[in-house]
Amino acid sequence: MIIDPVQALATATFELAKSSVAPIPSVVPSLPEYQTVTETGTRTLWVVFVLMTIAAIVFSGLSWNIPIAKRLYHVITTIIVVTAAISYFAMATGHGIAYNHVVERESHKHVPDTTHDIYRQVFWARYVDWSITTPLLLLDLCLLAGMNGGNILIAIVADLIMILTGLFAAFGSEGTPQKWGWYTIACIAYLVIIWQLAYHGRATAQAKGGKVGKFFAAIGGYTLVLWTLYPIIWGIADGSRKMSIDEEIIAYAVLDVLAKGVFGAWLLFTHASMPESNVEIGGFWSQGLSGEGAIRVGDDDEGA
Ligand code: RET
Repeated sequence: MIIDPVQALATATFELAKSSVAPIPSVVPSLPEYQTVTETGTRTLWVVFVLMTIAAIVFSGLSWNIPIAKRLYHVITTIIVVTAAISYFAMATGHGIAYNHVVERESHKHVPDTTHDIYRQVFWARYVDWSITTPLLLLDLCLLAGMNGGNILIAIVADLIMILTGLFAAFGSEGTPQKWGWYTIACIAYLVIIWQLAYHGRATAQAKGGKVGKFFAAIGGYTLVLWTLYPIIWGIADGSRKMSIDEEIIAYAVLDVLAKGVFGAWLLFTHASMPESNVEIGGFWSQGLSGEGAIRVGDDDEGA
């Protein structure tokens, strides 16, 4: 038999390679992943901008025929929807958004850990909106309940702490206690708010009379359910990135319309037909320090 030396060498090399080299595991480097808004998300942001603008026009229009002394809820609630409209305009046009860079570590059986870079958009305009609107929403509820100034202050400061630490959590890094540490602090602040309203608020609302007590329990309960959904959405979206940016936008859009628009309409219409809900904290809110509002006597024939 004639042996082809080239063929023999190739076969020998192959056999050697087979016996001495274990299969080489392949490590495919992963490309960075960008989690961003798409057309659907942007359209949703525009829709909410329009809804909040309509609510602002309706709420300020409703105050037109209301005596100055009874307009405080209208003023607060209109500021809430105006702020939301501005924040939605910002987000719809691409402002108030930044990327948070997280590095996910992936472990493998035979090779060292690899890392995966994720850049996810954080809509920080939301937190600016919330830091203005949630204290005002709480103020609406605290005034309705007739809570004292000290308890109102605690609720509002706890609320600001909740929103700002929530913002830190959104930009926090994983793999250290930073992100979930901030989240925990925000949740504790949220519990302080619930305590102030569900305990002190409910007691003073009940003391104000049956109608206010019942209304406060209803609108307070509604608020509690909606507000509790925010940290849950946050945990699924920004927290563990199981939700896309568009889904996150849609979820917050629904909540925002319910927590600001529907809440505001419910409060203002009920207030109009419930004199017991009037705010009686001195003449300042109706007449100002100089008593300038008192000139408009005909404005308020009930003298409330
Ligand atoms: C964050 C994340 C950190 C933990 C907690 C949160 C709570 C947010 C809430 C937001 C409410 C917003 C409202 C907006 C109105 O339109 C910051 C999401 C507890 C309760 C009512």
